[in-house]
Amino acid sequence: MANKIGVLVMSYGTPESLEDVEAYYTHIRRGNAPSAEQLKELKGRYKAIVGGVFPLRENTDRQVEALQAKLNSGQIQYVCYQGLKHARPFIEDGVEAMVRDGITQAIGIVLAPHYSVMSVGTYIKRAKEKAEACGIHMEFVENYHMHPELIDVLSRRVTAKLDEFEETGAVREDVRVLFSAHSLPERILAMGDPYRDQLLETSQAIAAQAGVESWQFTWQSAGRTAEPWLGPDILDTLRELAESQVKYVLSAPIGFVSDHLEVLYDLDIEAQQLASELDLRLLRIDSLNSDPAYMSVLSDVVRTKANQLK
Ligand code: FEC
Repeated sequence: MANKIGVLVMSYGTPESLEDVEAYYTHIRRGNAPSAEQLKELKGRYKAIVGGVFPLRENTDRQVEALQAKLNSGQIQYVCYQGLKHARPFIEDGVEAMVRDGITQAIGIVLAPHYSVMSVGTYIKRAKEKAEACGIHMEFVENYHMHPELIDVLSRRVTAKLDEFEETGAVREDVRVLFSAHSLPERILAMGDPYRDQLLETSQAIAAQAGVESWQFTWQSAGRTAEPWLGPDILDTLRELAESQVKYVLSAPIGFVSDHLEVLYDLDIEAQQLASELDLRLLRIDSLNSDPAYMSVLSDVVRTKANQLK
């Protein structure tokens, strides 16, 4: 193993400004520009979120910085590089930066714990192609959805919010815990993709550790395309829960690790608004962001992968 290992830390990416949203959206749509109406709608969602217009950029910066510090508490020198899927620095830019620094061996990891060929798989494909073209030997962490420290920190997040429900008069057992993740086109199931099963495994493990019996899994943030996406969507699930007399709901978006649009808008604004119309009390677990426990999970899986480098 080389004594300096590059780590390509990959994340979704977010625009840098409202003017940048069109180029970002076009990139997500594989080069097809959105209509004026679609663009206005997406800009509207960014304008509505709290905590800054594009919090994902700062959150990713902090995560990469914290991971770098955590990794370098050992003997091997690790150098972290950012590689974003839909914004600068792109995945390919991150690999080029490694080349400039003389890196010959590297690990690639995505800031998303569950594997789908349509999510993590596409990050890995791009990084692998670029690394091969540049002569870098890169190995990849494909998932870490059952890492004990991840299950532990998420269980603690769930327990903390159940305590909050209790403090305000709810009976703990009456709270329905709703685990969720980004939906994907339904066709992934026919492809034998592990995404859904991995998400259910994580949900089950957290529920068991937190002693939660009343839970279910639901999807969120489905794309605006014509083909069917995995459901039920969280908004429909909330309507069903209200109909079956559930009053308290705890949202646990376990497929995401940062505060960003899909959490701050889709859950904190859109789902919250519906919950209040349905007279449901909805709380959400705090995102991991750069929590030291999450950094510990990432550094552990990166080090384990690095040990496999020759
Ligand atoms: O805060 C931000 O600026 C970025 C928030 C953001 C995250 C995110 C994560 C995932 N996505 C995944 C799949 C898809 C597929 C399509 C798609 C479309 C969008 C659009 C926006 C967007 N996504 Fe995203 N996603 C985020 C934002 N996503 C904006 C475009 C408008 C819309 O549909 O809402 C459909 C692409 C297509 O048209 O073909 C598929 C998956 C994740 C979670 C894993 C990961 O982080 O990579 C899967 C954060």
